[in-house]
Amino acid sequence: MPSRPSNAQIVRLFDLISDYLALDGESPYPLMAYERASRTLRDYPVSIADLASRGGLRELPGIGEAIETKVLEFIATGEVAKLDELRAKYPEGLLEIMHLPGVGPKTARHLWEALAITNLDELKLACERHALRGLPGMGEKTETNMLRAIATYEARSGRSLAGAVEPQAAKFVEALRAMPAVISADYAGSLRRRRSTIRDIDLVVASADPSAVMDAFAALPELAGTNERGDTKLTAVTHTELNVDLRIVPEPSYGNLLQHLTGSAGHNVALRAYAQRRGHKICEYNVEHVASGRQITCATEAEVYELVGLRYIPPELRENQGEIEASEEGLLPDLIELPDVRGDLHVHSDWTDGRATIEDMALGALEHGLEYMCFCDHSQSLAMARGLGPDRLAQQMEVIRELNTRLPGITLLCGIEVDILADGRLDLPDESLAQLDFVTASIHSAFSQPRAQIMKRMTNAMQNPYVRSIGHPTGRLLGRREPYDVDLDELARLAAETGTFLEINASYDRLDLSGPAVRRAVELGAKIVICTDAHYPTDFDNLKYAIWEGRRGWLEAKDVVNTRPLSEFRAYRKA
Ligand code: DGT
Ligand code: CA
Ligand code: ZN
Repeated sequence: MPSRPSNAQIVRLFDLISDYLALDGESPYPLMAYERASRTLRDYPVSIADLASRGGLRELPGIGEAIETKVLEFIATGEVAKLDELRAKYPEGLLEIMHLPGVGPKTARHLWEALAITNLDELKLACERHALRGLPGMGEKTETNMLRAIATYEARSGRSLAGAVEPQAAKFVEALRAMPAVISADYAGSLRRRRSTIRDIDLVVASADPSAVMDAFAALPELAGTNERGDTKLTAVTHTELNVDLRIVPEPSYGNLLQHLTGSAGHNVALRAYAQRRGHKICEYNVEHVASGRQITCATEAEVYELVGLRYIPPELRENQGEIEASEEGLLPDLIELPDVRGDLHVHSDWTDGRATIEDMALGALEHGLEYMCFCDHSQSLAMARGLGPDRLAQQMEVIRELNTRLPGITLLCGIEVDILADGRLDLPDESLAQLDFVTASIHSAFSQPRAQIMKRMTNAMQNPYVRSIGHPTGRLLGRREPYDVDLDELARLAAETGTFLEINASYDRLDLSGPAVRRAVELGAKIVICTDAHYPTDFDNLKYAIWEGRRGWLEAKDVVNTRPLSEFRAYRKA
């Protein structure tokens, strides 16, 4: 009997099957079933193998008999026949190739059939030897782009997306707080600073009985095993193959340790230097008054800052980017918070690549307390997403307007996420755009154009009188795709000049604009919209990730247009 597979291994199994099926040219429906299953399983925090062995797998949403059988087969034999069958058909290296930005299953298969390329190394060599330019539809530029994509892929750092990890970290904190021996517990590190990617989960606990806490923690079902254990420190690994560090201190020093482990390292160094100039020494256990030698412990983090004469600095600002000076001078921003957001202006539906009906998406927004929302589905050039042309757009508008009359509690607006085409034209005529309440313009193609051309496209879009915002302005996909070559300062200046808003896209693999870019854009006078780009009704939960990213960018509610009530929001005009 093979050893019990981890959740990460099971999720990987279904990701592999759906990838192979895509390579095999399978129709989208079975693919979507695997995608849904993988989404459910990815979020499941305790052992999937245990649940499956108890026969409970099908209680999970999106898990049917076909998926359950495969999980059980995998547990029993360590293999799945369906996957073995597909593996025998295609070299595994094609999967990496097909995941390169701009490649996809068709091209990967074509490269294999035409040039016998089976993995990234061979593709790299073929590009360097200019073997691709002989193929139809490929040229010198294809080779350059692929080499760049391979370099990005190879530079991937083994960091996880914060949005994928945070729910699990929050559960750990909850479990710790419920333990009798625990007085306080929080997560610290990059996650608490709301970085978009994180390396591990850092947990901090106040307790008089570290040993009892470690015993209880190590027994949590979310943990696959523990690695090291000291007197006050434990490292463990989750079923999702994430490292967890647990540190325990006596209650009086809790604030000191939380502050220390929240970081960033750069912030801590600057803080210590600042404190030293004022006669204090900060370490992870206390703050020492150097002249008297008196060591003062801090039960709360705020006391650490207070003791050295600073106003409390929110974790999101602790990146050594001027926050200590701002705190000293009383110039810290009044950071935006989740309840400040009243509307969402970038929502998809199953009219294009969204996964739920207009009504279900609207209900999702309503449940999340939004006062207004705007459907911005894709436009026609995105054929893969079944983008809307003028006729279907007009039909969709009727459906939305009709639903709006019978759905109290939320106002539904009609919009479009119109493509900015490679030559800078918009994908729909002005007559169509003029009918809408709101237009977001986005780049979804020709990512590798030089800066001047990218900026020409952006300029054209922003100068259009109907375009109200730019969606995911840099196009980055965290860990997967570099931003296209956009001049952020120029973009922000144009945004300010034309009265076009810049989006913070809340998909946790985008978070685009990034915090630092938001800070710069606002400095240059741009206004921000915070949008989910929801494709599922549950995606409205993602709003918080955009809020976190905005807070990392020192963002205040006054600079975000969808914090305004609908009437005020409507009153914004283009310049
Ligand atoms: P990560 O894990 O790469 O996503 O980023 P962090 O910031 O969570 O880094 P991590 O887990 O290595 O350490 C957590 C915090 O602990 C870090 O932000 C600052 C503090 N810390 C850890 N080691 C050092 C160190 O050697 N020097 C200083 N100044 N601070 C440290
Ligand atoms: Ca960390
Ligand atoms: Zn988009």
